[in-house]
Amino acid sequence: MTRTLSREDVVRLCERVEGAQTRAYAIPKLTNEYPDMTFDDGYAIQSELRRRFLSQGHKLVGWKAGLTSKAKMEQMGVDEPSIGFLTDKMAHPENSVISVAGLLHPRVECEIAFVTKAELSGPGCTAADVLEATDYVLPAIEIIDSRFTGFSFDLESVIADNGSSARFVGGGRARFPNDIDLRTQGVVFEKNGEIVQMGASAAVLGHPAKAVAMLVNILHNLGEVLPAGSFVMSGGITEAVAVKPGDHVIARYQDLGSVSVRFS
Ligand code: OOG
Ligand code: MG
Repeated sequence: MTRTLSREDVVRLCERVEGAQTRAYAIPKLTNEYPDMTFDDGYAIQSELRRRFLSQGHKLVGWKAGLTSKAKMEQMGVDEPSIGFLTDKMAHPENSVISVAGLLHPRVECEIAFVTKAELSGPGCTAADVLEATDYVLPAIEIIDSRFTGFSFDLESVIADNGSSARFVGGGRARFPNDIDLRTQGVVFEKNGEIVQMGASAAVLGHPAKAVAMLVNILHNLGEVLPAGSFVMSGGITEAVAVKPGDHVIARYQDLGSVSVRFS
């Protein structure tokens, strides 16, 4: 573990990120001021943010893996995945209308989500462990929103910003993981009736369960386990797509039905 920030710096930067998240204004990436910041520093800020939200009454419902596909890594200019936490306040029903008013520059991703039925813990968690502990999988749309100016960041900063987490929508048709080929799950992503992205789930680290295993191993480094009943998103399969008020998006999956959302 490599930490460079003092406790005071962590709290100060957490407050900066929290302000930007809750009041929707852009801030420069944190490494401009703290160029020596490490991933561990980023997770210390993220953990402080989680602690604050939970103390304000938000409920932790799960976690997300991010930057797990090449398309996402290339789009954002980073070369490693990361994780973030998900709360009840970020969850929206399928087919709902999501206001972009509280968001800076929202982008939408199509992902495969896992719901667990047994606790998972690291180190050494594998994709097989994840599949064993999975109750069911379902398709999800994640609405990310970096709080950094111009949606431009590095991994240290985006980890502190909770992996750009903003909103998410689960839906479609839930399936048992053994009933479908989770590796070759095709997805077609449409915005306003036009196909804007398409891909297959193998884009996510070769198999989306690997992204969940990676997430569990990072959680171990944070001193956490993944409890049974967690909702976990495995990461965008394709590039993220920018949305504005009036847009309608739908992600159609080969064996998992479709999930849609509208923006106002
Ligand atoms: C970081 C979050 C990435 C994903 O699914 O890859 C993410 C970002 O691109 O802002 O959620
Ligand atoms: Mg995502």
